[in-house]
Amino acid sequence: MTDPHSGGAVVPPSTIGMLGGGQLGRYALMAARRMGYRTIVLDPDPDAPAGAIADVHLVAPYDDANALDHLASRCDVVTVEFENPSAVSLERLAEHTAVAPSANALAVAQDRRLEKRFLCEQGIPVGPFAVIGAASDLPSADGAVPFPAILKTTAGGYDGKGQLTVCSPGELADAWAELGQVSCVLEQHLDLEREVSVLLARSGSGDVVAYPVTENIHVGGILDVSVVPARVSDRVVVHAVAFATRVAEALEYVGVLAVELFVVEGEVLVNELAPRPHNSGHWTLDAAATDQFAQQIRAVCGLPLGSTLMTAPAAAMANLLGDRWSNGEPDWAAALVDPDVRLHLYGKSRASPGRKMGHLTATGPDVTTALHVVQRARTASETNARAPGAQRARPALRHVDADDATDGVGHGTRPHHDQHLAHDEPGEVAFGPAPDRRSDDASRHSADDE
Ligand code: AIR
Repeated sequence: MTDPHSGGAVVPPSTIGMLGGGQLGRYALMAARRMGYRTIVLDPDPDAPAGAIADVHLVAPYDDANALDHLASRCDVVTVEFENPSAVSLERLAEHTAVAPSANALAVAQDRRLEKRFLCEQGIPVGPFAVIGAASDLPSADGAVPFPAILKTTAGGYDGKGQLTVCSPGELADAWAELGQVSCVLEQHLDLEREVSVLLARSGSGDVVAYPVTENIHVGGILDVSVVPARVSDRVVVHAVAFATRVAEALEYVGVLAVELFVVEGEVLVNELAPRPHNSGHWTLDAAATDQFAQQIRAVCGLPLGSTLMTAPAAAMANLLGDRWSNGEPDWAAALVDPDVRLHLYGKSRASPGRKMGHLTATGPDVTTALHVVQRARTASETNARAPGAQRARPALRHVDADDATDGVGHGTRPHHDQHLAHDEPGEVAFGPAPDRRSDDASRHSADDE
């Protein structure tokens, strides 16, 4: 095995493993395949978007020991596309293969308490907060953090889930009870001038490249649109990139890292970390010399990092959430009338409210134009939506039946794919009983979903 993090690069046609098979994994594996790598994805959902791209899809929970060992034995490097897999799973993989980002980086990013502690230790500014681990912490928390405040579970929340706004000590106690009295962080509700993110990549040899800072606009706690370059001062850009770089260096991070930041009264505060490509970096697919997914592959494989320069003066990205499917399939032809607009759909078989189904991007001479064009395209897709049921999100083309399931390593449903990773057609290998779709969704939904 070549260890890309101690000098030698993992070069095509080596095999790259991916924990998680959502849209982020799908794009990363597309980038890997374009470069000539073989790919294996581990995701419990037989319909996972990346399953249609990978050479092999291991259908098993992220902590399934047999599946992890199988992945480790077949892959030259393994990476992740969301922060949910446990650090224990990554450590198990790391005993036998290269893993990036590290279990430690993941552990910090998946726990708000550890994340805040880490940021404070690094001297990186964060908003006022308090940790609530027990009922006895409530009085000191409401003394330390002015109301209104937001109570967030330390693990597992995303897109506004696991979060409640509180305006008084009484509401705080009620909210904590409502969240199940689990470990939480109380954050002051700040008056934000802007929300921005820094997307960077760091290689094992310590090189860091950052993309232009992106500005993000959320609706209902979910990213709605991103524009780049962010409409902020040079000073904000310098601080934001410096903080993100410090985070990457302190974590000895390898891969693409997204750092979400708040701009408050001209000052930059770090909000949270995402140890992976990020929703706010989707514009790079259409407007950067190296997109964030190709960059992730280069970084985790120990290849030289690619250029982060923009290929257009400005770009905008608008998310397409499942709500837009409530009247049937949106009208994509209408969305694409402007030749500067591009459509990305993730191949999810089920649309539900708030679920990220795809996005549109537009490039333009400036941010205002690009934003206007992408929003107009999204609106056009919705006003011309087809009649309900006319053409819904495509059902999955392949599935794993309970009968197909086996109990061991590599004895799955389509052993020909499992045995021969060079196949062009994606394969699917089940580990253990066919997964319960509801619990898969629940586990996937504990990602910080951007
Ligand atoms: N994701 C993970 N963290 C944040 C985001 N956006 C992506 C990953 C993950 C997918 O969202 O690609 O696998 C989960 O999407 P869903 O719709 O199944 O919840």
